[in-house]
Amino acid sequence: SLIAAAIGLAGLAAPVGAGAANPLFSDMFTADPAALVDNGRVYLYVGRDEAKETDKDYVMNEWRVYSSCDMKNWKPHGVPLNVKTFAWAKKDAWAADIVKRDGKYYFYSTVSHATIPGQAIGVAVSDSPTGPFKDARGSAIITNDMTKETDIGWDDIDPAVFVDDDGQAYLYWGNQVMKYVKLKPNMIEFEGPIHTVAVPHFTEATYLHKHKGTYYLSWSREFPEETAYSTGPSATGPWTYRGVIMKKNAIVKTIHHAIVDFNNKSYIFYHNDKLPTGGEYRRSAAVEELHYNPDGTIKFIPQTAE
Ligand code: FUB
Repeated sequence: SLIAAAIGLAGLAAPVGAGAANPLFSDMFTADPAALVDNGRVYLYVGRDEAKETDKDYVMNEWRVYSSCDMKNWKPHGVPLNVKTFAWAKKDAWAADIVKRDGKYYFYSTVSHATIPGQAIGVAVSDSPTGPFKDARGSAIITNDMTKETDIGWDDIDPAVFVDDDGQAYLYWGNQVMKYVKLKPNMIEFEGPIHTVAVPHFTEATYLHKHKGTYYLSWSREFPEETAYSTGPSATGPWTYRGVIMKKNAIVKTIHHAIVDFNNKSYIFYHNDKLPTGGEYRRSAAVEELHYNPDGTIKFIPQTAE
């Protein structure tokens, strides 16, 4: 369409997203934001939604990374990795998360496994936040075992990685059932068993962050999705449910978020339908400032157009 052509042309103009209006990027459809603060910049990783308007499913083959030093001007850094980075994967560059440890950047991401049914989680590593990333294991770190009759193909998706102040790393993930496992310092192997976490109305998109000594576990609840959270005294709880911080979008049923502190402010990244011709499989990343109350709870966050 003409509008799609206009979006394509807009992609030639730089800088992308100058002025920080939502949606953040107008040169392509972007979803499932993952954020990293490193050396004075925010890096934002998104899956590229390539579905046509008539498509009835996600078409996602690569991740993109952008960075900013002011949350207004975003610099595109291209494709840090794609589905082919994982030789054992076949498609679905779905939601991801990233962490820095010992000077290396570890990117955990959902993909469809080529030989095991359903989605799996891979881990890629790079010396730079903008890549290139390579497969850190040569195999999936999490696969869908499909052992139970209730197993769906997409119950092992949406990784969230967190390294605590004591150096212990945790990987959270799941759809319908939230799970977590401790990771060894090498970041590519389990340290101990897989645990499940009971949170109300869990759908997917787990996120874990720490702010002023409190641990915040957040997730997408119900479907269409809204963002909810609990707080706790450690990375493994016990969790106290605190409520919904962002309401569902009228068009797009998913909302996948990431939360960071940057330059003395806090932000939540998410996605919605706001780029022209956008929709369920043509999403666009957005950001809002996030405010904590004096008691550590998070104020409700309206979605804004700018
Ligand atoms: O983008 C594909 C999937 O949709 C993600 O993995 C989920 O979080 C949802 O946003």
